[in-house]
Amino acid sequence: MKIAILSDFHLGYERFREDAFNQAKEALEKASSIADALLIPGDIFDSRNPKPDVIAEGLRLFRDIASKDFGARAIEIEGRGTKFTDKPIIAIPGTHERRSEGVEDPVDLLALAGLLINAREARVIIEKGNEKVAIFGIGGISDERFRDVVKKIDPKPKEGLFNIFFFHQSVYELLPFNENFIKMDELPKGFDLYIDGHIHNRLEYDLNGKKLLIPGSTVLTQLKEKEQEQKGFYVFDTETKTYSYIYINSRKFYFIELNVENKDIEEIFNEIDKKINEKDDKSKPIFKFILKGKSKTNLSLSELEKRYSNLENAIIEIDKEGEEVNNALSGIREGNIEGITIRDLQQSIFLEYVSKMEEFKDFNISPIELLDILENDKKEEAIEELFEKLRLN
Ligand SMILES: [Mn+2]
Repeated sequence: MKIAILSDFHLGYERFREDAFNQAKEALEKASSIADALLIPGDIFDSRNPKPDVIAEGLRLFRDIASKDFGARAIEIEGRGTKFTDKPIIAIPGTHERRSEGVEDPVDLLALAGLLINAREARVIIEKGNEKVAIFGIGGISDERFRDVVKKIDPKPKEGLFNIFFFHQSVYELLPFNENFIKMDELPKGFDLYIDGHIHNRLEYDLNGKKLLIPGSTVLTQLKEKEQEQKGFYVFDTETKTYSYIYINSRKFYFIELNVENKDIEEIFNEIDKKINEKDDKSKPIFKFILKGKSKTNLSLSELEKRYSNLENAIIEIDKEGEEVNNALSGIREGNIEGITIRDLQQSIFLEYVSKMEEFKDFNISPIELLDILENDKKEEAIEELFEKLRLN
């Protein structure tokens, strides 16, 4: 069976909204013409509360895809998922889509419309001829909690089938700066293939002879050096255990470091112009320039960016090297810092604060549980739930 693995479409991502839609569409169309089944490990949408026009984009995309003929069909689901179709289009919500327990997230909407299967905490069996594949999913949650959820759900492979585990988290070995990230050896054992979303550049990792594949996002969001590679998706063949990466026509991205030591503003303009014109690309690539060294004239980034804000053949972003505040700010603008989403950061700060609170010591509830409850968009519901919980405990 051929299984396409595509991830992190970020529909509704404001900065490159058309790219998000068009590139997801191309990936989905190509994948459905090649593969027997589709696997989407999270962040179909950029937000957990997308506006109706963004939800419409999702519905439109998946209505087209779900109307195609697939080699495989989904025959069974066990666990906490939503299945109203037998089309083998299987997704989990990512960290961008996550809402509190029991509240529908945007992936649920697509699942309720019968356009895909939400395998949030579930195992889905798909079948093609005599072959069956079991796919176990856990949706994206805070990294602090993922470890516990894995332990609690304890995903197990199903004997005799090809077993896939898919999730949406940071993994410590790939991003070794936060101990909360799950370690490779804490992932459930015994699966034939591991799939992760969340990380926006493509990655492959050997896990005791099995593969962990991360297809990367289909749209540029973070503008990091590693994101220069053309976007695409994996196709894994469960019979031959081989896989390939299929590229899509994603917007090109160039990450360029410029030495501006002792240069005046005109020289810098000339160098930037030269780099842009070297490419002379009608498809309007994105350039991110990192200026290194101390220039002769004092450079204002906003002035520089203004000069390049309306080019016809390029989208320009300029940063100075070592300007941490600046980088942090552009990180915040992109919804992440060093690959950690703002949401995860908020959570870490909240958890640290709450666990130090004197009053909290009398509560019989873990900080993460408290956070989950408070995340409910409806204030009254959250307070009611909290009282209920405290009473029961
Ligand atoms: Mn993402």
